[in-house]
Amino acid sequence: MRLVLVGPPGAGKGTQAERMAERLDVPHISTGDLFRANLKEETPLGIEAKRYMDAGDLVPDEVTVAMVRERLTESDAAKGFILDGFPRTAPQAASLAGLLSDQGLELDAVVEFSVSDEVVVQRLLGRGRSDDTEDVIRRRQQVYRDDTAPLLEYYADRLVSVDAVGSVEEITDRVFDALPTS
Ligand code: B4P
Repeated sequence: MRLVLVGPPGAGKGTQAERMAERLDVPHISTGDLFRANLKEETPLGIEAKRYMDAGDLVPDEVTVAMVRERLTESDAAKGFILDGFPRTAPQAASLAGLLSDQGLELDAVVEFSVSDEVVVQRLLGRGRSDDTEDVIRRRQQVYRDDTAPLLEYYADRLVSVDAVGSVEEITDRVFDALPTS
């Protein structure tokens, strides 16, 4: 399975991606986690990404696409993947389409997690990551509406929408009920 997870910040993409990856036996590839791992190691990529993440802005497309391209060439991605938080812009989506079509592949589904702004603010304030302050969360929500939400139309032919309010287990069940081959 080749899946993309889309949803506003705090929708639970990372939480669900982990559970889905285990069940489907494919790698969970999270751009947010890759940036945070680079930051922890203090790589130039991590140091550059931090500026954007702390402001609630997206890391530039060239940097993000190069990182994902490299990750997708690792051998474990040959059996499928769950892309969590990528693509988030039209140019990222175009790069992914090119990468896949070069290999004669395509996405099986794009899963949208839908949840209101107020619910995610409460979830994220409870988590306490450095980009989880109220101002930064509001900025990330705006960026989602402007840059990422338009992708839902681009992916309309393979979009699966899931209500992301409920227990973690309930939401996983909804995802698997909605996926095309499950
Ligand atoms: P991400 O790391 O992708 O973070 P996110 O969208 O905020 O979180 P997610 O939806 O995964 O929520 P989670 O499961 O963690 O992005 C962070 C930053 O990285 C971006 O702002 C950007 O700067 C940069 N970035 C990432 N990808 C990029 C890209 N492609 N291009 C450019 N820049 C990029 O859950 C959130 C909280 O809710 C957790 O505390 C969790 O425990 C809780 N939760 C989850 N499910 C719940 C449920 N059902 N009920 C109650 N709480 C729940």
